[in-house]
Amino acid sequence: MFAQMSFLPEQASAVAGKVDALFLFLLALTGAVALGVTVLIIGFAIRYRRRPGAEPATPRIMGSTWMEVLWSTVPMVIFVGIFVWGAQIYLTMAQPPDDALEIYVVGKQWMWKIQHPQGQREINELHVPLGRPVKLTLTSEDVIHDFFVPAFRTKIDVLPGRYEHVWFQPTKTGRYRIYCAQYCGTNHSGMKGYVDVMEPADFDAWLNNRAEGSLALEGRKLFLKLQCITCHSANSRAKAPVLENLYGQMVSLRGGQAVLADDNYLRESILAPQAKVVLGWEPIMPTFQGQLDEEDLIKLIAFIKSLGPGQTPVRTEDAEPPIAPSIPTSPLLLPPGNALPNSESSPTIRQTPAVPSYTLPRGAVEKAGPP
Ligand SMILES: [Cu+2]
Repeated sequence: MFAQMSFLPEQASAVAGKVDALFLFLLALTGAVALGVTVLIIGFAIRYRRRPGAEPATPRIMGSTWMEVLWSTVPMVIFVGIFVWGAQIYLTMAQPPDDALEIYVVGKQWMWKIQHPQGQREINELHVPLGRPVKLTLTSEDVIHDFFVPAFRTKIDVLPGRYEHVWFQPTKTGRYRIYCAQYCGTNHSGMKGYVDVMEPADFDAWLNNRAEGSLALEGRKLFLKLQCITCHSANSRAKAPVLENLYGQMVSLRGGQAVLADDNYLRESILAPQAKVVLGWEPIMPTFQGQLDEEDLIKLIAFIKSLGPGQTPVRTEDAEPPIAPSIPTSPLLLPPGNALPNSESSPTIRQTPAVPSYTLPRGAVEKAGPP
């Protein structure tokens, strides 16, 4: 009800309802006291006002034990009750469950940098799964910030030189605002972002697609190590189909058939490349049967699944091109002069336009910089 009235932000974490209940209780209690005092002041002012003529005699009252006991014990019980109530909520919020997902947050003028344990990095975005406790470990690179997610009723000062912890358990999918709630300089008001609460399966997919050290990245390393990139490059040297955006598409085969590029197709094409040859290409791929175990295959398939437009690594003479800096701000562009000659390609092989860029797997390049 209150969310609809915008009196309080949406409740999207397990603790939000408890915090709101305490807050509303305090509001009602203090409101009732303030109202009672106001009514009595006005009532007494009218009742005991100075009237023309007869001045009523004022009785001398010397105290009342039962009233004193009453106004001492009743507020004491109420205030101790509030203390116990609040302390319970505080202790809950101060003690992350052991099974909490641990995510690292670094505040910096004027952005939030997020790091997931599997290596995923984000700026001003925090992806978390629905229903799972999430423990944040926070620190600052410069001044004091404050990580505030109103919808979670989660707010913690983020200090340079030390780690702070806060945890929450999202109860609703959606995007919820992150604010910096500690004035931290010129663009303090622009230091904000979103928590994206995803269904657990979506979150797992998100993790796998974006991680360093994820299945997809492990697959990428294999892809380079096994020299797949020699033929499956995205430039004019390509001797095999480009694999970008392949997963889930229909692929036309020699002989007029078509096949859906799913996990099984990719697996078969790695282990038995001659089984289904793509229309327009020569059956020149060697088998990798015996060279890869199932885990390797899963990694390679995860990498191919994650491969979006322009994300094929650029081939170098080394197996592994240099990994971009830990927090890249722009894709590393290959100068046009690096376009490789086309001498090895046979005329029957389909040519693909050169893609003059080298990028990490989808999502590894962070989106935002400082405002
Ligand atoms: Cu700040």
